[in-house]
Amino acid sequence: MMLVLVILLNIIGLIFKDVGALPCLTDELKTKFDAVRKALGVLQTSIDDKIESLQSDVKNKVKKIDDDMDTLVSDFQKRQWKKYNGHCYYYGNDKRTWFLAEQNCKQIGGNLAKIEDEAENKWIKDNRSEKDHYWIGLTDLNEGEWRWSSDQKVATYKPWHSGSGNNGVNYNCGLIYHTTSYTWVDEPCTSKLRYVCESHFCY
Ligand SMILES: [Ca+2]
Ligand SMILES: [Ca+2]
Repeated sequence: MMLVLVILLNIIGLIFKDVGALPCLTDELKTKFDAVRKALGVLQTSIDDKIESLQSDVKNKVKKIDDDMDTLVSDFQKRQWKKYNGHCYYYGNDKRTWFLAEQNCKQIGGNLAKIEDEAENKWIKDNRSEKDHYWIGLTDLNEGEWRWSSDQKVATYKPWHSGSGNNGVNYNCGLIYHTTSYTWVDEPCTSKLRYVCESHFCY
C-alpha cells in the first residue's frame, strides 16, 4: 500500500508541475487529473476497509478476553474458593497423589498452598471441610531442602510435628496433619490425600 501511495504522490507531483507550466486545463491534463482522482478513491476505499478490519479484530479480541474472564470468575464461584487475606483457597476432597493434586491446582488457577506464617496456617487448617490430612505445596526433592511448589522458594516457616520433616528420601511431600495441633508431616508423595490449593487471583 505504501508503494501505491508513493507512486500516486509522484504522479500528483508531475501533474502540478504541468499545471504550473500550462496556461489552461488541457484535455490531456484533465484525463490525468481524473485518473489520479480515481486511483486516490480506490486507495481511500482500501484504507477504509483495512481500518474496518482492524477495528473488527480488536473488538473480537476484547470480547474474547471478557469472555475468558467471565469463565474464570464463574469457575471460581462454582468451585467455592474461600478468600483469606487477598488470596483464594480451594479444598480438594478427591484424594490424589501430591503431583496429581498440584496438577489439579494448576488446572484451576493456582498451586498447592504456600503457607508463610502462623496466621495463614491456622486459617487454612480451621477452614478445612474434613478433619483429615491435606497436601500443601511443600517438597524436599533435594533432601532436607523444603521448597514451595508455587515459586520454588525455600520455606522458612515450618511447624513440623514432632519427628517430622526429616524422614529421608522416601518422604518428600508435606501435609497438614489431621490432629488438633497446627503441625505438618512429611509423607511419601505417592500417598493419596485431600489437598488445599491457593491462588493469587480472587474474584
Ligand atoms: Ca500463602
Ligand atoms: Ca525428604
